[in-house]
Amino acid sequence: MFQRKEYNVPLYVVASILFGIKTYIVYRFLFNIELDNFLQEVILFINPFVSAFFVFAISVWLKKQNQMKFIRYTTLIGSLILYFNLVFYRNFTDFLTIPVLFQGSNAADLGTSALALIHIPDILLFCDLAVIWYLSKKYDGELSVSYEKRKRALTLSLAIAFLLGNYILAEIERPQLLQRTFDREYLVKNIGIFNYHIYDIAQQSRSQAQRVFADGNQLPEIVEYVKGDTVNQDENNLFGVAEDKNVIFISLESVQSFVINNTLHGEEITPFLNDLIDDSYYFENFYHQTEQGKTSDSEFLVENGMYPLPSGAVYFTHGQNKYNATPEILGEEGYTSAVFHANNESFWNRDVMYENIGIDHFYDVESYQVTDENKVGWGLKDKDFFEQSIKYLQALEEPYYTRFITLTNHYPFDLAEEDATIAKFDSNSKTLNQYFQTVRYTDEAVENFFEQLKIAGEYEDSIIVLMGDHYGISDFHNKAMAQYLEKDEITAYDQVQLQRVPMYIHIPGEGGKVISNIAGQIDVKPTLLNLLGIDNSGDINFGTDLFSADKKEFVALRDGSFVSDDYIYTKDQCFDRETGELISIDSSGLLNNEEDEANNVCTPIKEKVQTELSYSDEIIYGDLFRFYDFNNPE
Ligand code: GP9
Ligand code: MN
Repeated sequence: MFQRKEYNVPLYVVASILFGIKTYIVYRFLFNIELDNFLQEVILFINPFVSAFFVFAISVWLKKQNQMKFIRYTTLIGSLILYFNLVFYRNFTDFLTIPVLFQGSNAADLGTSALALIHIPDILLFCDLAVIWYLSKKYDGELSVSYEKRKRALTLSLAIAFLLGNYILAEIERPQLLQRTFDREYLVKNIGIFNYHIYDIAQQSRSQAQRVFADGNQLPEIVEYVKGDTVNQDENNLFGVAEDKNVIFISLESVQSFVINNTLHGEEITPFLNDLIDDSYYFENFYHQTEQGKTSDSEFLVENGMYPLPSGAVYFTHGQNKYNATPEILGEEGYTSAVFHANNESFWNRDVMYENIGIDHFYDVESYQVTDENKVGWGLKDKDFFEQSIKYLQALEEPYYTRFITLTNHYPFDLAEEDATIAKFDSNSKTLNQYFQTVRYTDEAVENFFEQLKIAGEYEDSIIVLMGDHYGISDFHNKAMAQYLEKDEITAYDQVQLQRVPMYIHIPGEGGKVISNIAGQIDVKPTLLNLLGIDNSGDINFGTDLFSADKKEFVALRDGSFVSDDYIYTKDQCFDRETGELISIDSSGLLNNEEDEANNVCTPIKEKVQTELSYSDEIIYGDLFRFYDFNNPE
């Protein structure tokens, strides 16, 4: 016994190794983290051990009898954090953030899709926990340590030195990693998921503080920027064409542009939406600009002409801010506003946000008859949803401003056999294979809805806008996507192009046109207000009218990628928009010298994009509209 003890490796070291191995396996094989070079491989490998050692080494400062308990519970908490991230990642290809965590109610609503994200072999991910738990109980006397003060300090210094080493490597790989706004994958890749969470908590606390300390002083600069951008209404010949008309806005869940006018097994995927192009304004280069708030982010963009936040859903984090949203503006013009969506009213904090931005009626799941026969996946099937909505629409006082949010084409894209009218795709991605069927279903549901609107007499006096809310197929399925699109691979350029979503403005009796200008969800608000003939020159938004000749030179995606007439910039790479050819790589994330800067045609636009995104964020973080009077703009 005495002999054995001398050779014992302390549990905090064992735990660091076991937990480190587990974390590495998750990073390397279960998350889909892109590794471009050897240094990234190295960082990804050492980080799990460094972080685990740092935390477990704290135990040497505890009394002997508390060390085992500390290690046990730390492993448990660490394992759960890692696992929750994994489940979340499987759905969103993203990592948890603090605001998303506080949307816990959403997780409960995930229903079937949550179950689809939990796999039985996941249980193996808790093996280290079982071993550590067992050792800590069984050998607690032998595996704990009683270091003298110097050795404790040494252990701590070692842990800090490792951490610093990791950070320096990360800094070499990604200069100014923490100062600049990178996407979450970069952070996790370089500093690990646990340090990333600490970083996220710090960020969130900062944004809370921002509101408290904000005053109106930042506003004049932003107002000036926005005004510089406003398009002269006289240049727009569609101003007022839909005056006093109703608005029926259909948010097409997860519909991406790549299915439009495309085929599968020789069949059109979306026959109705394809035909609808002929008598609508159809924007073929229209991008979604959403982030973690998904549908709610797209709603936010449409209602406010501002960007959603880089992390979390602005509907949640800043649902109580002051806004000057479309329903409020239209409310003052005598419009009644309503949203139809057969989900819980609290999902995405909609109940709070809708009330705040002046939406008069919210027909949520309570307004619908949902039975075992008419539901699938997330709830009521789209066809039943539209059918049951008509009576409420007819009862609304005119003119109305309404939004219908579809749901069937939502991950995991489940559909009953009898509702499928196109065969599945055949690839390694069940998700993509099924996607075509649910997209087709939504296409048919919208077709039926148009019929019902006509029968109900709601069609003639309305304009109908259809828009995809965000992507449905994440980059996790790129291999299958490449197979479908008959490409060798999906490049970073393709990835941006896949963020296009369909956008239609259908004005009965007005004809239509395919418009190729680059555009985004941010542009919907000024476009709609102009069509309705409402003066919005006093508004603060970052969009420009889709029909204006004088458009902004870029469409900013929320991660700082952008599309301009000539270029597409993403992940530090600048591409030719037409050809997809790579023009320049800024691999350090920074430009090295002036010459590079001159050569990099994307840089000046990238800077404008950053400025615009941060102006939008500043307004939201500081709740700056508190200090602005929209009725008497400066
Ligand atoms: C939930 C629905 C779908 O109510 O809007 O949400 P999503 O996951 O697409 O944001
Ligand atoms: Mn959605």
